[in-house]
Amino acid sequence: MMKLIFLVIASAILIIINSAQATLIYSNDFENGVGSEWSSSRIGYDDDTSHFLGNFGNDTVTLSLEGLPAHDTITVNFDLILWDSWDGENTRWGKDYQGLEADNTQVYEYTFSNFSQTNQTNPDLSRQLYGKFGGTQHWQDSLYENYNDGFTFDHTGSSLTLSFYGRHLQSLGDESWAIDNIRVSSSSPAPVPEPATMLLFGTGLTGLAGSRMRRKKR
Ligand SMILES: [Ca+2]
Ligand SMILES: [Ca+2]
Ligand SMILES: [Ca+2]
Repeated sequence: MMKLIFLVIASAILIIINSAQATLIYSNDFENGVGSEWSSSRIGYDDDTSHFLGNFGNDTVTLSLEGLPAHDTITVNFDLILWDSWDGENTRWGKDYQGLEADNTQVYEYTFSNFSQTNQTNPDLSRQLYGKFGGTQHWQDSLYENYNDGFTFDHTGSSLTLSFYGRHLQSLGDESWAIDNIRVSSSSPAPVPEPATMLLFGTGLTGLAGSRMRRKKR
């Protein structure tokens, strides 16, 4: 009987753990155009990066999602492409900012540099491509695949608006940005059973075991 109780409790815990998995609610690699969920239909192409959404300068481009499943966190993963002469913290030609808001709340905003790995607040220095692979051929460009390993934030509503933006940038030919391979996932942490529920659950099974034992004795 103790084995049975253990199995029942172990199964219940496993079910709780499984229910905590993330759900992919949106993805787009922009190889087949862009839908009305985006505020911009501007698609660019480069041999080294494939099709991407952009490029943008001091613009805000929004992704609007409706009918989300029940959740309490959202994770956004995407590639970030920075074309040309991003000046980071340089106050003569910048500072050059790129960021993301979710429902008008800031998720991140950093300065970025295509000249220096230090003169910027960008914390992710693991760019997968660096060189004159697009944009204006005069300047170096950067591709960050799965930038910053994504961003996770608290969110519960059934709709979500993500706003990618650039600000304080020079002209589009001088510095611009694009995104690709975006994935939006939602997840709910495992529901933690309250101690009282666990106690009742335990006494219920113990009671069952007790009545079985009493029946056997008769
Ligand atoms: Ca693409
Ligand atoms: Ca510049
Ligand atoms: Ca600049």
